[in-house]
Amino acid sequence: MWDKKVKEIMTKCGYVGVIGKTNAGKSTLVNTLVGEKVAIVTPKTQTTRSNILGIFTENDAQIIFVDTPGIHKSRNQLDKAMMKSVRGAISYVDIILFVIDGTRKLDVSEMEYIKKLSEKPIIVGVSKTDIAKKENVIQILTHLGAIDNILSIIPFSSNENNNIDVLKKEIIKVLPNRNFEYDSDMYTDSTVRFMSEEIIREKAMMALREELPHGVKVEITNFDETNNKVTYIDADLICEKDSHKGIVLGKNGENIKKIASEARLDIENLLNKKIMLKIWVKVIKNWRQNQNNMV
Ligand SMILES: Nc1nc2c(ncn2[C@@H]2O[C@H](COP(=O)(O)OP(=O)(O)O)[C@@H](O)[C@H]2O)c(=O)[nH]1
Ligand SMILES: [Mg+2]
Repeated sequence: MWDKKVKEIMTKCGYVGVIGKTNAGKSTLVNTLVGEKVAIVTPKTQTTRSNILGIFTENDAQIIFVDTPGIHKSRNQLDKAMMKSVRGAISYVDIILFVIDGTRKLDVSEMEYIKKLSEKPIIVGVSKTDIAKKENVIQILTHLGAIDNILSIIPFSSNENNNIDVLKKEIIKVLPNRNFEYDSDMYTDSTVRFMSEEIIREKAMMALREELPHGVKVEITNFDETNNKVTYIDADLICEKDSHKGIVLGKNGENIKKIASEARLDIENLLNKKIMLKIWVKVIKNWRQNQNNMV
């Protein structure tokens, strides 16, 4: 009994909502903080579509990061579902880590947003200091200095691992005293099936960068692990228009071959096992407008 009580007091654990504009560098930061790729990253906006947990445990502290889709205007049902994820995360997290893109001018709406989040402890990270202009970062810091509900403001670079430890320390300082929610060797609660879908979506977005708009989604239809040596995976890559199907396939199937071979390597790394991956390209007209298609 006594031992258990002491342990309860000794450990710290809490949820940290990673909030900010889309493309600010939230997912890259969560991956860097956690030390594993829990969320996919592309140069396109709105890569992250739902809240994803990244768990970091060290000694007596466990931080559960909630990577969110990012703040943006809602245009269709997918956007609305994404913004709902952001609001949902804000409501249950213990701390907010607000990420601001250090390469861009600070937006008035970002400042307003931060002011409105006043019920929770807020730490602000200014991202991409490896490529951001110093004057721009300083200007952001000056503007943010005028907001009094911010605990600390930390410029950082995920790519160069700069100030990541400082960010962690600041978070740990304000974590509530609580038992761990997850085993200390877990780094996400996502299933390998979901992570595999995300990997395929990332490879598709990267391969088709300029050509394809945001409307692709991936659904794994078969994930057969019964064989010890090989896992068999079938996935549907769904796009919105017939014309997109041709783009996804590419000349002589070049694009889809590239997507599949890159995804296969990453999924093999994830599972530590050989996989056989088949991707089928399908069209569901305007799937983003249809609520029934929302996950
Ligand atoms: N140079 C540089 N680029 C970064 C850094 N962090 C993120 N990026 C890039 O910014 C883009 C958006 O990143 P992402 O993490 O997906 O942003 P999110 O939408 O906020 O999750 C990607 O092209 C990343 O490679 C960084 O520390 N340095
Ligand atoms: Mg993201």
